[in-house]
Amino acid sequence: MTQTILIGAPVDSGQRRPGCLMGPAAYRVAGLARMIADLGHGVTDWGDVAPVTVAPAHCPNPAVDQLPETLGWTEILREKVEDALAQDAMPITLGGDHSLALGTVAGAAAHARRIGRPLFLLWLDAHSDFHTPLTTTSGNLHGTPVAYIAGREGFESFPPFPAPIPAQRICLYGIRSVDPAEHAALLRHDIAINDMRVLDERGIVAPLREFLTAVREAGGMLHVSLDVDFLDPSIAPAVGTTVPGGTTFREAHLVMELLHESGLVTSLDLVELNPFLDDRGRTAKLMVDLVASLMGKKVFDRPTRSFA
Ligand code: B3U
Ligand code: MN
Ligand code: MN
Repeated sequence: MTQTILIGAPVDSGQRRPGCLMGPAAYRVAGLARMIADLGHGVTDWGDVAPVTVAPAHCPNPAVDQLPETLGWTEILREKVEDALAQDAMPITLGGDHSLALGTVAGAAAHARRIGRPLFLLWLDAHSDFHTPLTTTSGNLHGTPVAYIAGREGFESFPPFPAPIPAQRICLYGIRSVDPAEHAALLRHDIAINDMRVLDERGIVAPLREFLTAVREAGGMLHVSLDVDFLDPSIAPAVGTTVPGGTTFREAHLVMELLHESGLVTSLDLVELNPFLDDRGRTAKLMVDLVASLMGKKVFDRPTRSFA
């Protein structure tokens, strides 16, 4: 039994297509809290948080969009996630676009540093989100969190990341859209890049098990950041940046089941759901079903099959 805390994060400042701010409401309508409770876990909903107001900020790249808003979200979400972890609960942040991970992972990193455990990051996404505010050409800050978390330069307008996660503890999973500047930077970092080429050849189980084994052996905490576009757009249309060739329904559930069996997940983001683009709530419902698998819902409850 896990104590979970839901943190509503109606963040819309990391990209320019309005709608992600309705994400937390859609998860609630789709029954996220009830599902978690029905699986026997504790669940407390902290409601939606609001961004703090920050001093005017400057970035030398004129393309960068809504920097002060994103800085305000970063600050409050870092605080909320750190508070939830300090209560021995698992924060589940309901987004909101992916820029919210600038704050949520900072909160997890601050907590991990305080208790002296290494933090690992699993990034389930079509994109690598490895731009810095200086390299992004779209100016959309939802394309930057992994670079911030990994301690790249170029985030001078942001608070220093509490304890940057070493590249060897970061796993990108499901990616199939990488911009040239991100590509060049990723070549200089030792981040595990499980793009669709790798997953097609090796299957989705082996690379994930390898990563989970590394987390377990290090006694690590594990933050999982799930972008709706990790899924194929045919099953998850409610996202602004669809990229064909994503994970299938069955692959995505298997990933979640393996994460559950590992017992390692300590915090979770659900990001990029844009309910305005949904088809009768099917993407929101699918995301809730995936969280159910992550929280222990099984088709058939065998006597424990141990994670190896
Ligand atoms: N890499 C592109 C596209 C993108 C990143 N993340 C999303 N889209 N969702 C960019 O704008 O940085
Ligand atoms: Mn993303
Ligand atoms: Mn994405």
